[in-house]
Amino acid sequence: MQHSIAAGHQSLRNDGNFLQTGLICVEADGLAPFVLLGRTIVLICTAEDRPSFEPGIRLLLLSLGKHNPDLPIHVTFPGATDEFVEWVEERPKVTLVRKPITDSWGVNIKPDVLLSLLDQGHEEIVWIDSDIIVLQDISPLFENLNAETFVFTEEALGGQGYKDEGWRARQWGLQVGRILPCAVNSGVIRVTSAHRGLLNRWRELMASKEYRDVHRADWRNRPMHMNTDQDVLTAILSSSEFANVPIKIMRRGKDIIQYYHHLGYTVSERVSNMLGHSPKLVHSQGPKPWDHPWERVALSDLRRYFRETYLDLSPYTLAANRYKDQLNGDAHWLRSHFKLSRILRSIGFWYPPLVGLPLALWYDIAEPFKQIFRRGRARAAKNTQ
Ligand SMILES: [Mn+2]
Repeated sequence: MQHSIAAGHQSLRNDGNFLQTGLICVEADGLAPFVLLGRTIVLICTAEDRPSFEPGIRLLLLSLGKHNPDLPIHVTFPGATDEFVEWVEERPKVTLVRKPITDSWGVNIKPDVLLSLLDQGHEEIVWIDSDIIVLQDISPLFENLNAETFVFTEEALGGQGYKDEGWRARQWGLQVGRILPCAVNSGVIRVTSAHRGLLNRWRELMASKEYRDVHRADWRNRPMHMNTDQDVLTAILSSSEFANVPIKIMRRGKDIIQYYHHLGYTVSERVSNMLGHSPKLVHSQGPKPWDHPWERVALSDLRRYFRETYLDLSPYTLAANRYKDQLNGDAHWLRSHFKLSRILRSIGFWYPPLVGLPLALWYDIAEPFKQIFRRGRARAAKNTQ
Protein backbone atom coordinates (compact mmCIF):
# COMPACT_ATOMS: atom_id res chain seq x y z
CA MET A 1 0.00 0.00 0.00
CA GLN A 2 1.39 3.36 -1.00
CA HIS A 3 0.73 6.31 1.21
CA SER A 4 2.06 9.67 2.21
CA ILE A 5 0.97 11.96 4.99
CA ALA A 6 1.48 15.70 4.99
CA ALA A 7 0.30 18.28 7.48
CA GLY A 8 -1.44 21.50 6.64
CA HIS A 9 -1.59 21.42 2.86
CA GLN A 10 -3.43 19.70 0.08
CA SER A 11 -1.89 17.40 -2.42
CA LEU A 12 -3.28 16.69 -5.84
CA ARG A 13 -2.71 13.27 -7.30
CA ASN A 14 -1.90 12.86 -10.97
CA ASP A 15 -5.30 11.37 -11.69
CA GLY A 16 -6.93 14.47 -10.26
CA ASN A 17 -7.94 13.02 -6.88
CA PHE A 18 -6.96 14.59 -3.65
CA LEU A 19 -7.81 13.60 -0.16
CA GLN A 20 -7.64 15.76 2.86
CA THR A 21 -9.02 15.89 6.38
CA GLY A 22 -7.90 19.41 7.21
CA LEU A 23 -5.73 18.21 10.08
CA ILE A 24 -3.84 15.53 8.29
CA CYS A 25 -3.67 14.84 4.61
CA VAL A 26 -3.73 11.19 3.68
CA GLU A 27 -2.87 9.95 0.24
CA ALA A 28 -3.24 6.21 0.06
CA ASP A 29 -4.65 3.26 -1.82
CA GLY A 30 -6.45 1.95 1.25
CA LEU A 31 -7.41 4.81 3.51
CA ALA A 32 -7.31 5.01 7.26
CA PRO A 33 -10.51 6.31 8.91
CA PHE A 34 -10.76 10.02 9.45
CA VAL A 35 -9.63 10.44 13.00
CA LEU A 36 -9.96 13.61 15.01
CA LEU A 37 -8.41 13.66 18.49
CA GLY A 38 -8.43 9.87 18.55
CA ARG A 39 -12.15 9.59 17.83
CA THR A 40 -13.77 8.42 14.60
CA ILE A 41 -16.04 11.16 13.33
CA VAL A 42 -18.87 11.29 10.87
CA LEU A 43 -17.99 11.76 7.24
CA ILE A 44 -20.40 13.70 5.05
CA CYS A 45 -20.50 12.67 1.43
CA THR A 46 -22.20 13.56 -1.82
CA ALA A 47 -21.67 12.64 -5.47
CA GLU A 48 -22.94 14.26 -8.63
CA ASP A 49 -22.47 13.46 -12.31
CA ARG A 50 -24.41 16.40 -13.76
CA PRO A 51 -22.07 19.39 -14.33
CA SER A 52 -25.09 21.70 -14.18
CA PHE A 53 -25.42 20.85 -10.47
CA GLU A 54 -22.32 22.82 -9.56
CA PRO A 55 -24.29 25.65 -7.83
CA GLY A 56 -26.03 23.02 -5.68
CA ILE A 57 -22.74 21.44 -4.62
CA ARG A 58 -21.26 24.85 -3.81
CA LEU A 59 -24.26 25.73 -1.66
CA LEU A 60 -24.10 22.43 0.21
CA LEU A 61 -20.40 22.98 0.91
CA LEU A 62 -20.84 26.63 1.90
CA SER A 63 -23.70 25.85 4.26
CA LEU A 64 -21.92 22.89 5.85
CA GLY A 65 -18.82 25.05 6.25
CA LYS A 66 -20.90 27.64 8.08
CA HIS A 67 -22.91 25.35 10.37
CA ASN A 68 -20.70 22.26 10.75
CA PRO A 69 -17.17 23.57 10.16
CA ASP A 70 -15.57 20.52 11.80
CA LEU A 71 -17.14 17.83 9.63
CA PRO A 72 -15.05 16.35 6.81
CA ILE A 73 -16.86 16.23 3.46
CA HIS A 74 -16.19 13.87 0.58
CA VAL A 75 -17.39 15.05 -2.84
CA THR A 76 -17.31 12.96 -6.01
CA PHE A 77 -17.79 15.31 -8.96
CA PRO A 78 -16.26 14.23 -12.26
CA GLY A 79 -17.62 17.38 -13.94
CA ALA A 80 -15.56 19.68 -11.71
CA THR A 81 -13.91 22.49 -13.66
CA ASP A 82 -10.43 23.78 -12.77
CA GLU A 83 -12.10 26.86 -11.36
CA PHE A 84 -14.21 24.66 -9.07
CA VAL A 85 -11.11 22.73 -7.98
CA GLU A 86 -9.44 26.02 -7.05
CA TRP A 87 -12.53 27.08 -5.11
CA VAL A 88 -12.55 23.78 -3.20
CA GLU A 89 -8.87 24.15 -2.38
CA GLU A 90 -9.82 27.01 -0.09
CA ARG A 91 -12.03 24.62 1.90
CA PRO A 92 -9.79 22.55 4.13
CA LYS A 93 -12.47 20.04 5.15
CA VAL A 94 -13.43 19.11 1.61
CA THR A 95 -12.04 16.15 -0.29
CA LEU A 96 -12.81 16.27 -3.99
CA VAL A 97 -12.64 13.25 -6.26
CA ARG A 98 -12.98 13.94 -9.97
CA LYS A 99 -12.92 10.32 -11.04
CA PRO A 100 -16.24 8.40 -11.11
CA ILE A 101 -16.30 5.76 -8.38
CA THR A 102 -17.67 2.97 -10.57
CA ASP A 103 -18.63 2.34 -14.17
CA SER A 104 -22.23 1.93 -13.09
CA TRP A 105 -22.65 5.67 -12.73
CA GLY A 106 -26.04 7.28 -12.40
CA VAL A 107 -29.01 5.89 -10.56
CA ASN A 108 -27.14 3.41 -8.40
CA ILE A 109 -24.39 5.73 -7.27
CA LYS A 110 -25.46 6.03 -3.64
CA PRO A 111 -24.76 2.46 -2.43
CA ASP A 112 -21.58 2.42 -4.56
CA VAL A 113 -20.19 5.58 -2.99
CA LEU A 114 -21.17 4.54 0.54
CA LEU A 115 -19.70 1.04 0.21
CA SER A 116 -16.51 2.43 -1.25
CA LEU A 117 -16.13 4.86 1.67
CA LEU A 118 -16.84 2.07 4.19
CA ASP A 119 -14.13 0.03 2.44
CA GLN A 120 -11.77 2.95 2.97
CA GLY A 121 -12.32 2.63 6.70
CA HIS A 122 -14.95 5.23 7.50
CA GLU A 123 -17.28 4.03 10.23
CA GLU A 124 -20.20 6.41 9.97
CA ILE A 125 -21.21 8.21 6.79
CA VAL A 126 -23.99 10.66 6.10
CA TRP A 127 -24.99 11.05 2.47
CA ILE A 128 -26.48 14.45 1.56
CA ASP A 129 -27.91 15.18 -1.92
CA SER A 130 -26.35 17.98 -3.93
CA ASP A 131 -29.72 19.82 -3.95
CA ILE A 132 -29.78 20.33 -0.18
CA ILE A 133 -28.73 23.34 1.92
CA VAL A 134 -27.92 22.99 5.61
CA LEU A 135 -29.76 25.61 7.68
CA GLN A 136 -28.22 24.92 11.09
CA ASP A 137 -25.94 22.47 12.92
CA ILE A 138 -27.03 19.01 11.76
CA SER A 139 -25.11 16.97 14.33
CA PRO A 140 -28.05 16.65 16.80
CA LEU A 141 -29.86 14.60 14.13
CA PHE A 142 -27.20 11.89 14.37
CA GLU A 143 -26.50 11.96 18.09
CA ASN A 144 -27.10 9.01 20.41
CA LEU A 145 -27.66 6.55 17.59
CA ASN A 146 -26.35 3.04 17.79
CA ALA A 147 -24.40 1.66 14.85
CA GLU A 148 -27.36 -0.45 13.65
CA THR A 149 -29.72 2.50 13.15
CA PHE A 150 -30.31 3.43 9.53
CA VAL A 151 -31.43 7.04 9.04
CA PHE A 152 -33.39 8.32 6.07
CA THR A 153 -35.76 11.19 5.28
CA GLU A 154 -39.50 11.15 4.93
CA GLU A 155 -40.66 11.44 1.31
CA ALA A 156 -42.17 14.75 0.21
CA LEU A 157 -45.92 14.90 0.71
CA GLY A 158 -46.54 15.40 -3.00
CA GLY A 159 -44.00 12.72 -3.92
CA GLN A 160 -45.04 9.72 -5.95
CA GLY A 161 -46.58 7.07 -3.73
CA TYR A 162 -46.01 8.85 -0.42
CA LYS A 163 -47.84 6.02 1.32
CA ASP A 164 -46.14 2.75 0.50
CA GLU A 165 -47.70 0.11 2.77
CA GLY A 166 -45.38 -2.61 1.55
CA TRP A 167 -46.41 -2.09 -2.07
CA ARG A 168 -42.89 -1.58 -3.46
CA ALA A 169 -41.55 -4.70 -1.69
CA ARG A 170 -44.42 -6.79 -3.09
CA GLN A 171 -43.80 -5.44 -6.58
CA TRP A 172 -40.17 -6.51 -6.29
CA GLY A 173 -41.34 -9.97 -5.25
CA LEU A 174 -40.00 -9.54 -1.70
CA GLN A 175 -41.78 -10.76 1.38
CA VAL A 176 -43.11 -7.81 3.39
CA GLY A 177 -41.66 -7.73 6.89
CA ARG A 178 -42.85 -4.31 8.04
CA ILE A 179 -44.91 -1.38 6.87
CA LEU A 180 -43.00 1.90 6.86
CA PRO A 181 -44.98 5.00 7.89
CA CYS A 182 -44.03 6.63 4.57
CA ALA A 183 -41.96 6.01 1.45
CA VAL A 184 -38.22 6.56 1.80
CA ASN A 185 -36.57 9.70 0.49
CA SER A 186 -32.85 9.16 0.03
CA GLY A 187 -31.87 12.85 0.11
CA VAL A 188 -30.14 12.31 3.46
CA ILE A 189 -29.15 8.86 4.70
CA ARG A 190 -26.85 7.73 7.50
CA VAL A 191 -25.06 4.42 7.35
CA THR A 192 -22.38 2.59 9.31
CA SER A 193 -20.46 -0.57 8.60
CA ALA A 194 -23.44 -2.44 10.14
CA HIS A 195 -25.36 -1.68 6.91
CA ARG A 196 -23.09 -3.36 4.40
CA GLY A 197 -25.61 -6.15 3.73
CA LEU A 198 -28.39 -3.65 3.13
CA LEU A 199 -26.23 -1.50 0.85
CA ASN A 200 -25.13 -4.55 -1.13
CA ARG A 201 -28.74 -5.64 -1.58
CA TRP A 202 -29.69 -2.11 -2.69
CA ARG A 203 -26.87 -2.11 -5.22
CA GLU A 204 -27.76 -5.61 -6.42
CA LEU A 205 -31.41 -4.75 -7.17
CA MET A 206 -30.37 -1.61 -9.06
CA ALA A 207 -27.84 -3.61 -11.05
CA SER A 208 -30.53 -6.13 -12.06
CA LYS A 209 -31.35 -6.44 -15.74
CA GLU A 210 -34.98 -5.61 -15.07
CA TYR A 211 -34.12 -2.31 -13.38
CA ARG A 212 -31.51 -1.36 -15.96
CA ASP A 213 -33.88 -2.08 -18.86
CA VAL A 214 -36.57 0.06 -17.30
CA HIS A 215 -34.08 2.89 -16.88
CA ARG A 216 -32.96 2.68 -20.48
CA ALA A 217 -36.53 3.03 -21.72
CA ASP A 218 -38.74 6.14 -21.60
CA TRP A 219 -38.87 7.40 -17.99
CA ARG A 220 -42.60 8.04 -18.28
CA ASN A 221 -43.23 4.30 -18.45
CA ARG A 222 -41.25 3.41 -15.34
CA PRO A 223 -43.19 1.42 -12.76
CA MET A 224 -43.15 3.25 -9.44
CA HIS A 225 -41.24 0.57 -7.53
CA MET A 226 -38.36 1.05 -9.99
CA ASN A 227 -38.69 4.78 -10.47
CA THR A 228 -35.55 5.85 -8.60
CA ASP A 229 -33.05 4.51 -6.06
CA GLN A 230 -35.29 5.49 -3.15
CA ASP A 231 -38.15 3.31 -4.36
CA VAL A 232 -35.78 0.35 -4.27
CA LEU A 233 -34.62 1.35 -0.81
CA THR A 234 -38.25 1.54 0.37
CA ALA A 235 -38.79 -2.02 -0.87
CA ILE A 236 -35.67 -3.34 0.86
CA LEU A 237 -36.35 -1.69 4.20
CA SER A 238 -39.91 -3.09 4.13
CA SER A 239 -38.76 -6.61 3.24
CA SER A 240 -38.59 -9.33 5.88
CA GLU A 241 -34.84 -9.66 5.22
CA PHE A 242 -34.19 -6.17 6.63
CA ALA A 243 -37.33 -5.65 8.73
CA ASN A 244 -35.36 -5.65 11.97
CA VAL A 245 -32.88 -2.96 10.95
CA PRO A 246 -33.71 -0.12 13.38
CA ILE A 247 -34.65 3.08 11.54
CA LYS A 248 -34.80 6.76 12.34
CA ILE A 249 -36.84 8.94 10.02
CA MET A 250 -36.01 12.60 9.63
CA ARG A 251 -39.42 14.22 9.56
CA ARG A 252 -40.70 16.33 6.71
CA GLY A 253 -41.25 19.94 7.78
CA LYS A 254 -39.67 19.41 11.23
CA ASP A 255 -36.15 18.21 10.39
CA ILE A 256 -36.04 18.89 6.66
CA ILE A 257 -38.20 20.92 4.26
CA GLN A 258 -38.95 18.62 1.33
CA TYR A 259 -39.78 21.31 -1.19
CA TYR A 260 -41.47 19.40 -3.96
CA HIS A 261 -44.24 20.85 -6.11
CA HIS A 262 -47.29 22.44 -4.56
CA LEU A 263 -47.25 20.58 -1.22
CA GLY A 264 -43.55 21.23 -0.60
CA TYR A 265 -43.99 23.42 2.44
CA THR A 266 -47.47 23.19 3.91
CA VAL A 267 -49.19 25.71 6.15
CA SER A 268 -48.91 23.44 9.21
CA GLU A 269 -45.18 22.95 8.60
CA ARG A 270 -44.75 26.72 8.31
CA VAL A 271 -46.69 27.36 11.51
CA SER A 272 -44.66 24.79 13.42
CA ASN A 273 -41.44 26.38 12.08
CA MET A 274 -42.66 29.81 13.19
CA LEU A 275 -43.31 28.37 16.65
CA GLY A 276 -39.66 27.38 16.93
CA HIS A 277 -39.28 23.93 15.36
CA SER A 278 -36.81 25.06 12.74
CA PRO A 279 -35.75 22.45 10.17
CA LYS A 280 -32.05 21.78 9.84
CA LEU A 281 -32.04 21.22 6.09
CA VAL A 282 -33.94 22.26 2.98
CA HIS A 283 -34.19 19.95 -0.03
CA SER A 284 -34.94 21.36 -3.47
CA GLN A 285 -36.70 18.39 -5.04
CA GLY A 286 -38.15 18.50 -8.54
CA PRO A 287 -37.09 21.43 -10.75
CA LYS A 288 -33.86 23.10 -9.65
CA PRO A 289 -34.16 26.90 -9.35
CA TRP A 290 -30.58 27.43 -10.60
CA ASP A 291 -31.29 25.40 -13.71
CA HIS A 292 -34.88 26.35 -14.48
CA PRO A 293 -35.83 28.01 -17.81
CA TRP A 294 -37.83 30.75 -15.97
CA GLU A 295 -39.97 31.64 -18.95
CA ARG A 296 -42.47 34.46 -18.82
CA VAL A 297 -45.93 33.18 -17.87
CA ALA A 298 -49.09 35.11 -18.69
CA LEU A 299 -51.45 35.74 -15.80
CA SER A 300 -54.22 34.17 -17.85
CA ASP A 301 -52.49 30.83 -17.33
CA LEU A 302 -53.08 31.14 -13.59
CA ARG A 303 -52.29 27.53 -12.73
CA ARG A 304 -48.87 27.69 -14.30
CA TYR A 305 -48.26 31.20 -12.95
CA PHE A 306 -48.90 29.97 -9.39
CA ARG A 307 -46.80 26.87 -9.91
CA GLU A 308 -43.81 28.86 -11.19
CA THR A 309 -44.22 31.49 -8.48
CA TYR A 310 -44.29 28.74 -5.84
CA LEU A 311 -40.94 27.49 -7.14
CA ASP A 312 -39.64 31.07 -7.17
CA LEU A 313 -40.57 31.36 -3.47
CA SER A 314 -38.63 28.25 -2.52
CA PRO A 315 -37.06 28.29 0.95
CA TYR A 316 -34.03 26.75 -0.80
CA THR A 317 -33.57 29.90 -2.91
CA LEU A 318 -34.06 32.12 0.15
CA ALA A 319 -31.38 30.14 2.01
CA ALA A 320 -29.08 30.24 -1.05
CA ASN A 321 -29.35 34.02 -1.18
CA ARG A 322 -27.27 34.28 2.01
CA TYR A 323 -24.31 32.83 0.10
CA LYS A 324 -24.78 35.02 -2.98
CA ASP A 325 -21.38 36.69 -2.65
CA GLN A 326 -19.51 33.43 -2.19
CA LEU A 327 -21.00 31.54 -5.11
CA ASN A 328 -18.33 32.65 -7.59
CA GLY A 329 -20.71 31.92 -10.39
CA ASP A 330 -24.01 32.98 -11.83
CA ALA A 331 -26.22 34.19 -8.99
CA HIS A 332 -28.83 35.56 -11.36
CA TRP A 333 -31.30 32.77 -10.60
CA LEU A 334 -31.66 34.04 -7.02
CA ARG A 335 -33.65 37.11 -8.02
CA SER A 336 -37.48 37.11 -8.23
CA HIS A 337 -38.76 36.07 -11.63
CA PHE A 338 -42.37 37.17 -11.22
CA LYS A 339 -44.08 40.25 -9.86
CA LEU A 340 -45.99 38.15 -7.33
CA SER A 341 -42.84 36.52 -5.99
CA ARG A 342 -41.18 39.92 -5.63
CA ILE A 343 -44.11 41.19 -3.61
CA LEU A 344 -44.42 38.05 -1.47
CA ARG A 345 -40.69 37.97 -0.73
CA SER A 346 -40.72 41.54 0.54
CA ILE A 347 -43.95 41.41 2.54
CA GLY A 348 -42.76 38.11 4.03
CA PHE A 349 -39.46 39.82 5.05
CA TRP A 350 -37.54 37.01 3.30
CA TYR A 351 -38.56 34.80 6.23
CA PRO A 352 -39.12 31.34 4.65
CA PRO A 353 -42.26 30.30 6.59
CA LEU A 354 -43.96 33.61 5.73
CA VAL A 355 -42.79 34.01 2.14
CA GLY A 356 -45.06 31.79 0.09
CA LEU A 357 -47.59 31.35 2.89
CA PRO A 358 -50.50 32.75 0.80
CA LEU A 359 -49.78 30.24 -1.99
CA ALA A 360 -49.35 27.38 0.49
CA LEU A 361 -52.72 28.32 1.98
CA TRP A 362 -54.30 28.25 -1.47
CA TYR A 363 -52.83 24.83 -2.29
CA ASP A 364 -53.67 23.36 1.13
CA ILE A 365 -57.30 24.40 0.75
CA ALA A 366 -57.51 23.36 -2.90
CA GLU A 367 -55.92 19.92 -2.40
CA PRO A 368 -58.84 18.08 -0.70
CA PHE A 369 -61.22 19.42 -3.38
CA LYS A 370 -58.83 18.25 -6.08
CA GLN A 371 -58.75 14.77 -4.56
CA ILE A 372 -62.58 14.62 -4.40
CA PHE A 373 -62.79 15.82 -8.00
CA ARG A 374 -60.21 13.23 -9.13
CA ARG A 375 -61.99 10.39 -7.34
CA GLY A 376 -65.32 11.50 -8.86
CA ARG A 377 -63.80 11.56 -12.34
CA ALA A 378 -62.25 8.13 -11.86
CA ARG A 379 -65.64 6.74 -10.68
CA ALA A 380 -67.43 8.31 -13.66
CA ALA A 381 -64.85 6.83 -16.06
CA LYS A 382 -65.35 3.37 -14.46
CA ASN A 383 -69.14 3.64 -14.77
CA THR A 384 -68.99 4.44 -18.45
CA GLN A 385 -66.72 1.49 -19.19
MN1 LIG B 1 -32.37 15.44 -4.16
